[in-house]
Amino acid sequence: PEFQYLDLIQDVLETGDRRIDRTGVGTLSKFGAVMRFDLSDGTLPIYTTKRVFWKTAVKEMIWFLTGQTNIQSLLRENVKIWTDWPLDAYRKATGDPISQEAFEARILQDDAFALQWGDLGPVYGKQWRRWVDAKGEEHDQIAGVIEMLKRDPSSRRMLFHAWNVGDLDQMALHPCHMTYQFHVRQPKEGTDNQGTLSLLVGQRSCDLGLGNPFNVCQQAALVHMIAQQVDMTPGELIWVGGDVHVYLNHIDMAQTLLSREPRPFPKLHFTRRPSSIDDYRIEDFEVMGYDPHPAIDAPVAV
Ligand code: THF
Repeated sequence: PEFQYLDLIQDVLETGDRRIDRTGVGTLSKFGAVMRFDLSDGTLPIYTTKRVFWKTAVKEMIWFLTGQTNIQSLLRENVKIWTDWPLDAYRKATGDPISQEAFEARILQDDAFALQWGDLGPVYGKQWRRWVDAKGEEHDQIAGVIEMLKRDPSSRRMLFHAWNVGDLDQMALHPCHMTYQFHVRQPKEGTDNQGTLSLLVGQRSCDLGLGNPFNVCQQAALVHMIAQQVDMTPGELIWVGGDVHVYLNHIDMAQTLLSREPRPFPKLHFTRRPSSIDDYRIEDFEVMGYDPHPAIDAPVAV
C-alpha cells in the first residue's frame, strides 16, 4: 500500500515551509523526497485512500507517447485534466468568459479553433518524440530508449528528458516530471527473460494531492508497457521529487487521506501484446483488485 505517500504528506503537513507559489494559491512545501514502488507480479501502484481515476492517468501517458500536444485528442478520450491552461489563456487573451464546457465543445468541433487555442506548446509529447536539436534534427527519445534496452541494457544512458531549455518559454507549463532513466538487472542464466526493468523519475515540482497519484500510476504503467515490449520483468519505480508540496486548499483532503486505512495495490494485466509502444490503447489495460476509498473532489491550481 501507499505508506510512503502518506508518510510524505504527513511530513509536509508537519514540517513544510508555507509559501505563496506561482499560482497564488499557496503551499506547504518540502524539498527532496524519494518513494520506491515494487512493480513485480504486475503490481500497479494506484493509491487506495481515495479513488484515483487510473484510466485518465494512463490515457494521459498514452497521449504523451503519441507525441501530441493539443488537448483536442485528450478531449476525444474524455480527458479534461489539461483544459484549465488553454482555457485560462483564451479567457485572458479574448476577454470571453466562456464556460469550460463550451470551450471544450468548441475545441472538439472546430479544428481551426483547436489549432489556435488548444495547443499547449512543445510540452512532454513533443520533447519525448520530436526533440529538435541545434542542427534542426529531430530526436525520438522513446524509440532511442527502447532500442538501447534491446541492444545494450547495461547502459547508463537509457533516459529521456523533457526540460528543453530553448523551448521553455513556448510551453503552457514547464515540465514537472522531467527525467525518465531506465535500468536493467541482468536475467538469471538459463531463462528466456531479458532482465528486470526499473525506472527512476526525476520530478522538479509535485502537487501531492492531485498530480502525484496520477504521476506514480502512469509512470508505473509506462514501465509495464516498455517491459512488455522488450520482454523484461517490471522491477521498481523510483520516484524522486524536488519541490514536493500540498496546496493550502488541499489540506482537508490530505487529512482525510491520512485518516483512511490504505489497502493493497491492484494488479495490471495486459489483454494483448501491442505490436509496438505506439500501439497501446486504454482497452489493453485490465486492472484487478482495485478497492479504493471514495473519490475526493479538489480544485487544481492553474
Ligand atoms: N498543476 C497542478 N497544480 N497540479 C497538478 O497535478 C498538475 N499536473 C498537470 C499539470 N499541471 C499541474 C495536470 N494534471 C487533475 C489531475 C491531474 C492533472 C490536473 C488535474 C485532477 O483534477 N484530478 C481529479 C479529477 C480527475 C478527472 O477529471 O477524472 C482527481 O480527483 O484526481 C500534474 O501532472
